[in-house]
Amino acid sequence: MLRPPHALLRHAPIVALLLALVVSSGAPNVGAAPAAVAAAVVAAAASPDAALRRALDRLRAETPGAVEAVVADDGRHVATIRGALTPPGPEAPRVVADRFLSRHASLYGGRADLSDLRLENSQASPTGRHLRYRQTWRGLSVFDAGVDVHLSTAGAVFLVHNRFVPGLALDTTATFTAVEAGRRARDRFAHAGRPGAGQAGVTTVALAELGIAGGGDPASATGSVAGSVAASAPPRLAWRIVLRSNEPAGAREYLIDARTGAVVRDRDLVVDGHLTGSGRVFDPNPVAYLGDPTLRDNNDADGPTFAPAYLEVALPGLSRMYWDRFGPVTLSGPYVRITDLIESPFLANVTSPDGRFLFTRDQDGFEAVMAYFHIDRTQRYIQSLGFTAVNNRAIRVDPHGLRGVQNAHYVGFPPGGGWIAFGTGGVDLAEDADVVWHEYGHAMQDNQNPGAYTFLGEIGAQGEGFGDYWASVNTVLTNPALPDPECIGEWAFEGVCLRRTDGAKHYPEDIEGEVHADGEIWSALLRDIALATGPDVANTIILESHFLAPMFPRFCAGAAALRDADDTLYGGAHRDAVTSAAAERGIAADLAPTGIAATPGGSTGDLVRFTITNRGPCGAGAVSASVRQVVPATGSEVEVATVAVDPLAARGSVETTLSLPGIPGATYLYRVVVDPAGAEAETNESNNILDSAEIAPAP
Ligand SMILES: [Ca+2]
Ligand SMILES: [Ca+2]
Ligand SMILES: [Ca+2]
Ligand SMILES: [Ca+2]
Ligand SMILES: [Zn+2]
Repeated sequence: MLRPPHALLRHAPIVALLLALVVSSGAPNVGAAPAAVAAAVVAAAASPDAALRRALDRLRAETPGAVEAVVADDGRHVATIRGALTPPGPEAPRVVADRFLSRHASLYGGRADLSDLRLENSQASPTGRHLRYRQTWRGLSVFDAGVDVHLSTAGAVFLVHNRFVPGLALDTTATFTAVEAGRRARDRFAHAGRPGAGQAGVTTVALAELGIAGGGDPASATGSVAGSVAASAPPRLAWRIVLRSNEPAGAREYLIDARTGAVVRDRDLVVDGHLTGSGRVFDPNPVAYLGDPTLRDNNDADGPTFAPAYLEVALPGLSRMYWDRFGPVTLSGPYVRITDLIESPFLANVTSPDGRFLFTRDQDGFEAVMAYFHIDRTQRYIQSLGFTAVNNRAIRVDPHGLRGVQNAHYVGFPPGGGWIAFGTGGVDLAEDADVVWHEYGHAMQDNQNPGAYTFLGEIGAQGEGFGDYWASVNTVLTNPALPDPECIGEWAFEGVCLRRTDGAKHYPEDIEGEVHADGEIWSALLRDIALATGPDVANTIILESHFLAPMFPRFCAGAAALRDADDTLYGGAHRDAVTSAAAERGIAADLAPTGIAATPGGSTGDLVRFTITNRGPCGAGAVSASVRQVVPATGSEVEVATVAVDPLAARGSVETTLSLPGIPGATYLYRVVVDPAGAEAETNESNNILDSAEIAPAP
């Protein structure tokens, strides 16, 4: 498949060399001291230098199969070698590994007598035995440096990772003591900006070890997940300090330069058991990102026009295939489990040896990365709002399903715990984050209120509307500078907005009886709340409302749940924003006085009779009505009674009769004003006042 040139350039720092089987005639260069090549400065680690070539030739000559070598940045050593590196055999893994390391010490930069390595760890797994050697120098540990040797169950070395720091030469006299280094680390810890840091908690030094910090920071190498031999930072004598804290519970490791006191590196030792990889994605999609509605699918072809829309992003939470400890990295994490085996077509699941998932849109892995990234990120956002139980699970997602048709869906089975699949007709639907967010919206609602939103009519329309809203608000949150976040699916449908979240649809006259079309009423309502309160508050209210809604909520019940959520979370601080947004869409009550009749009784009392009707589609809350005497000649308007109106169901009405003293000698009328304080947002606020006929003075 075609890949653009930029995609290849990004891999330039690490070049995998598949070495052909050529028998070397050169003499083995066993005694090559590191000093002999130390002067060579290699800027780009594109190819191995002569000594490394000889060492690789020697290895090749001994092995029956192909050897794949990833050359370290310095060009003088390997970062990784894989292949049939030794023949299978019955010997103990340690013996085989030691012999291999001794014989091929120049590959990784160590000594043939292994005096600079110490076996640190040995673990068994289904693939075999995994030995980790720690590099030492003059009796000191070289932190995080060394060599990993992996042997198959048949006893053959098949994989070696190298993090050896070659050519060490430094003064091992510490001028900073362990106590001083611990103080430095504590000071740094107190200002780490962590929640609760610097409060009353106890921080103790759990470990203080003098050693050597070699190479650069593995996390800072661009695009790289696994550390490699980095030549950027010079090795230095350092204290490794581990601090433990109990408020909040935590542990943090510091490498402190033992001669200058500088903090060389610090790292949080609290991990979630998963690793962070990297992936290439659209965010949200190329049409929106490039502002180019002319982009076309061209049968899933990549091309240079897409190049600027590709973003390289972190993929947190990835795990390894076997018990999350061994094997290749998979797109499986705490919140998403990508598997192409749920729906047809059944494609192979993508894996990565090092956590890098850098695909282009013409490759099937691209949709898998899109689904993983956008779902993982939005779930982390949900949690940042304080929700720990809104679809907080590893949802199964099939990036290529629906037998290939141009659609996507969430399948709510089992209720609350279903899966998502994306079709591939036209543009692969998972190439558009709008579609990913939309489907995840269904999954969120179903997880919060199992089965409640899975129905036709206004019930399903709240699902579709929320999904569209979730897509547009995520666009706003993640790409605030992009225009037109209200356009949904502009890439999935090649430059056309599938739907919009800022339409003028009004309930009930614009109801079409189709959940997606009717969902535009709901999405616009939710967007109006977000415009009034800001997206985080709106999202908090909206997500909370899903818990509070009844089974099979219609629009009015959904609006009531929004109001209840604001009442519960914020004491009703956003009631006006919430109820006005609903009322503007026609989803509210409409109180109106009707049938007013005033029978004059003079000083013995007028009889005033009127009805208050709820003409709206939704029930009204309790309000009051003000009854006033108005003298048109003077403009005088005096309240003479107030009437409490209990909650009125939709289409309900309540009749009131009052006996009120009249105004002898004047021409006046009675005026009823429903909800004078504006407590109830209504679909029609202009029909709340009704006047009686004028009462003339008795002759
Ligand atoms: Ca599939
Ligand atoms: Ca594709
Ligand atoms: Ca969009
Ligand atoms: Ca009204
Ligand atoms: Zn939908």
